[in-house]
Amino acid sequence: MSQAADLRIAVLGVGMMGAFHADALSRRIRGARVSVVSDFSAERAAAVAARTGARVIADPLEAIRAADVDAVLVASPGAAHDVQVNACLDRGLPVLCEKPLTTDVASAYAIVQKEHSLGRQLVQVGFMRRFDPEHVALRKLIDDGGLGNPLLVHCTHRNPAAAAHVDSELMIRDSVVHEVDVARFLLDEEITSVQVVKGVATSAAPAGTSDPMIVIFQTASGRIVTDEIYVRTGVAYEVRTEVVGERGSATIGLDQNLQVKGTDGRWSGAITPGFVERFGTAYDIELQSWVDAARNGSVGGPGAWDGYAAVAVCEAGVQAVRTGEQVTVSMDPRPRPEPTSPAPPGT
Ligand code: ISE
Repeated sequence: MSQAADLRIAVLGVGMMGAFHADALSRRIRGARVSVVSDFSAERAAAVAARTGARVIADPLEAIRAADVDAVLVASPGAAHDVQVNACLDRGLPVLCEKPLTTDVASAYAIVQKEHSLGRQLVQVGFMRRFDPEHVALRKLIDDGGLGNPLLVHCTHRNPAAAAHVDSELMIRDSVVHEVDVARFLLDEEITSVQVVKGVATSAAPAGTSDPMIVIFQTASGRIVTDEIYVRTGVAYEVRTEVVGERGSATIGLDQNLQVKGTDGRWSGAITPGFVERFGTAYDIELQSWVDAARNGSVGGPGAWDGYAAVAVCEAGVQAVRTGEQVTVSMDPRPRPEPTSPAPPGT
């Protein structure tokens, strides 16, 4: 691809996230355009294609093989990711895959191995928090030694509402997966065990679902990460992270939006309603980074290994939900050396 040409992207799955990304690609992201849209709902695909100037190809695998596709954004349901990401690897196409990379540990590791055998990085996983300016600042503070040795991470993850099918296990795989990646990102080490403590559930939770839960992770060096996951607060969207170190602590996600002080002697503000509003900027930075890297033949964010690690930790988390035990994370070795990125085309 010539450096002047836009990266032509197939967006697979245009539910809420896919449609949001397609709109971003067509309006806000430089160097890319949506060429193909694919979704099991023909109506939804047509609507997104019409407003982004793309064409519709109903079959996602046919979309991946289309001649006018240079890169693929996978925002389809998790169960479809394995086949779709593998098809991208088969064609040597850069792919940005929303989490989870796949829905089971073996298939996620198979993708790590397959990419490694190709000798170049093609897979980026959509852990957008790594691009959120507050998360980036916190990571830099830690890296610069501003907190001394980081000892503890405390996370809070609250959603206002969740569908009835979101049970305790899905809360781990779909929501806690973000804290898994954040902990790995901030502490730069693997998570080795997971424990889940269940308490009294909100009356808004379906029978048998423990909402909220406290998840406790331990890392390879022995650090502790706690995560409160509560997806039916009825309030708004709250994602906070505090890192406690030997020389101080730092908190992000305080949601300091417009605060109003009134003549009635009270103050008030608005809590961010949902994750698209809270992480809208992060999603766009993530997309731009992916597009820029893809145009240069590399990836611009968390890769297949990060996606695999998250699947492996969540699998242990689900076992911890089921057994009440502290469950050791089982991970296969990381293939070395790391796949390298080829030189940019034309150099
Ligand atoms: C959702 O899928 C997300 O990825 C959001 O970031 C998260 O906050 C939410 O809990 C998930 O359901």
